[in-house]
Amino acid sequence: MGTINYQERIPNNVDLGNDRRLQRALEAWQPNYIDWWMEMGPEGFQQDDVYLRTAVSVDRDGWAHFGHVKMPDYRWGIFLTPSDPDRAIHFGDHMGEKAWQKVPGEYRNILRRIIVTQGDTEPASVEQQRLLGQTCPSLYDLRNLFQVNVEEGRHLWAMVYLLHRYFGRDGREEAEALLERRSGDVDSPRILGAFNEPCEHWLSFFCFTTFTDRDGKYQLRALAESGFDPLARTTNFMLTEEAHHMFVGHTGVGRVLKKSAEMMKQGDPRKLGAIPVEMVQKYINLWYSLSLDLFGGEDSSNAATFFGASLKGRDQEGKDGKYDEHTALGQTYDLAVFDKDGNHVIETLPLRRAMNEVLRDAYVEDCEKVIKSWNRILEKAGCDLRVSLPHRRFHRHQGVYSGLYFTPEGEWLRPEQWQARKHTWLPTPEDSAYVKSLMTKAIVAPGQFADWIAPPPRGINGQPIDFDYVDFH
Ligand code: BYC
Ligand code: FE
Ligand code: FE
Repeated sequence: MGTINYQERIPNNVDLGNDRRLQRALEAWQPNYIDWWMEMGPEGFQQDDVYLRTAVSVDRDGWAHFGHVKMPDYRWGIFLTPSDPDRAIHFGDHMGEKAWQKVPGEYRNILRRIIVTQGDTEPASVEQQRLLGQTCPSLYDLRNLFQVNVEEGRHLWAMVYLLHRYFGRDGREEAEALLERRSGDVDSPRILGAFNEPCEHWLSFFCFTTFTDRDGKYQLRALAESGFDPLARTTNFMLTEEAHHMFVGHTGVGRVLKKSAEMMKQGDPRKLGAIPVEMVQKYINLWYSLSLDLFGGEDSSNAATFFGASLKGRDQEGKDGKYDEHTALGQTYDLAVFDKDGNHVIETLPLRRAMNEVLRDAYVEDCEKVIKSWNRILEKAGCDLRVSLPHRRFHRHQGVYSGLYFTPEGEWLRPEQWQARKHTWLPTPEDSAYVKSLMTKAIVAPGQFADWIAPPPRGINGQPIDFDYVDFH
């Protein structure tokens, strides 16, 4: 089960060869996917050999193989973690029932919607990042960008497999539509807010992979609990790949901060071509708040339905000792709610309706650890400045805080106060222009790094830092 069949046109461990109809349908989708990749994937590097990892097994150890490949030849495939024939549903209204191997008719529409929403983010991120290669700070970083991109492409395959296999004709139509929407397009945008925001430079890319890919981690973890077994198994394996995306972001911002701290000792980091810590903070504020919105509203009937239907659990719902009970009935969640004059009251929500906020809590806690590690870098470099997460009420566009204004500390503001101060908290056009002015060309000599970022302590997969991570043709 662990081994993946690479003999077939679509590598898989789901015995695709024994389901000719499905195989043909996916083989018909495949060229459309490649067309999308050539049009919307990394621009200018499709003929180059990139040192990429490819999944060769779904076992915990040794699941990946590394080697130079051209991105269009990457073996995108369908990989699910092994099935447990005895698996039972462990939360929601269907607790105790056998996990579903088919879509329960009553949940067909909402389940399809969850899968489509998940699937939509994957190609969206590739679209957002498609020009970044042209301004890469090093070959090492270029390779990491492409690794993230091909794996987001594979995550799209993961969702398209579920749509084709379990949702018949409407699934096939949704799979086509996933290749038709475009990030940021006015007529046909991607579904969720953050995935239509421009990601114009590498500081945004590192913040995106830290904060937005980390939303992915928590959404995938919630779906990995699902009573719909194929969804649980496919998201489980996606999480294995996801860890590297967050590593790229986390270490990327960390290396920027390290360089900024070193430069500050010599003078004004701006004069020395580095990014001031205060400017990094603004991008943290931006991408963290955009990513908080991805969890949806604090009070959500959709979230209550998803949990009640046993389709989407809490973070690590099945882990021993994590939750006292798993129906989430007869329990509440307290939420601070503001009116337009800044008065606030505590609203007590039924716990099921607060499931988006419960998942957001787990996410916030994880992000706090990331911030701590960045501050350790600043401290070690002898810099007195620190970075922080803004309050979860800051700069929100979904949920009970949208349409209201708060400081990064969470204090309520009148709209005119916000207007007067927002440029101190969020990147201005001048900030963006400055960051972009540091990144005007690709640095591609092995072992060389742009001035605004420190080299990593080690290379990928045991390779040296000056390894030929990308071979140009
Ligand atoms: N932008 O009840 P509400 C990843 C909509 S990232 C725009 O508050 P719900 C990745 C919502 O759809 C993980 N619209 O929210 C990362 C609803 O619309 P309708 C992606 C939004 O439904 C980096 C309305 O507002 N996976 O993998 O409970 C690189 C009211 O909704 C937004 C998933 O998201 C928004 N931010 O929760 C690559 C998992 N937020 O019904 C990949 C699947 C809400 O009025 N998705 N709305 O038309 C879900 O579970 C849920 O759809 C959400 C929203 C958690 C996103
Ligand atoms: Fe992904
Ligand atoms: Fe990712």
